[in-house]
Amino acid sequence: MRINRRLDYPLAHRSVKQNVPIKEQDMYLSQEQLEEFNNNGFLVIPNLFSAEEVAEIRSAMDRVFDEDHPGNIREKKSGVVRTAMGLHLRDETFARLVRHPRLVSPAQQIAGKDLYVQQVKINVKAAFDGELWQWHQDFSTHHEDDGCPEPLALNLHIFLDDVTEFNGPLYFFKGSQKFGSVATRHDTVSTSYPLWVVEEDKVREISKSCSLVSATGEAGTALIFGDCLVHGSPANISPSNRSIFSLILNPLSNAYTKTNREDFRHHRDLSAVEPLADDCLLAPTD
Ligand SMILES: O=C(O)CCC(=O)C(=O)O
Repeated sequence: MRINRRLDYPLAHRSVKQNVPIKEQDMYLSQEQLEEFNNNGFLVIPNLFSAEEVAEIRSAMDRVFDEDHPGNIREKKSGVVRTAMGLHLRDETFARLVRHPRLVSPAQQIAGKDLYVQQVKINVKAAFDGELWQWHQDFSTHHEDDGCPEPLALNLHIFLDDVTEFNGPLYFFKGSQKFGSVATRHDTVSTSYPLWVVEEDKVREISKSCSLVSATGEAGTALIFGDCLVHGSPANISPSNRSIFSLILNPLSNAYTKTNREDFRHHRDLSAVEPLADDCLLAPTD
């Protein structure tokens, strides 16, 4: 296990970039939503994707889960798929989804125009067998493993199942991004996914000023959260699956400087992502 040093980013929580030329028609988030994101460190957008769009994504999910691929990472105990990664390079539906304007345009509003696709995955958390995600900040991995200088990446989720309080939702410490980057420990044993985790003493301290919330909602709900938000999720002992699509977009100016991890964990392609048309999932023209 490795221990990282505490990085000193007292004001490292995401703030909305000023002076980014964004066209009127690309303004997906209202000022209120942007303020909510800045204050809480996350934003929930109910019903961002329709039932038909979710069904299309779920069919693609079934195709990639069936593959024998190194990007399909299995649960330690049961061997069922926990996370399937590198999805936009494995299936055309995901190649379009990572350029979907309902994901890319809000991300550009928050983090600036020139973003690259850093990571594309589905965390499935299968009924009965889905194991926990320990308390962490995404930035620890992005910095320690990939050498991203600053906590500027955004994690954009789409619920592919109804996510309830019972089937392993994400838990957020609301506003915890204001602590900046905190000391973490590299945990390679608790689950099949090595993770830089926040120690219990720090979690206890954060809990004194930040309340816990669970991110729940119907399939099609979207979530956006920043790199320093402290989050985790419990095991799914319920009889219902919980699948969530996750796209991480990062500014080109904050790109990786290390290539220790496989490409499917942090993609090397530094092309700026360009949004497609809004109906790109159901009526693709390319
Ligand atoms: O899928 C989960 O429950 C946790 C995922 C997560 O922590 C992440 O995407 O950073």
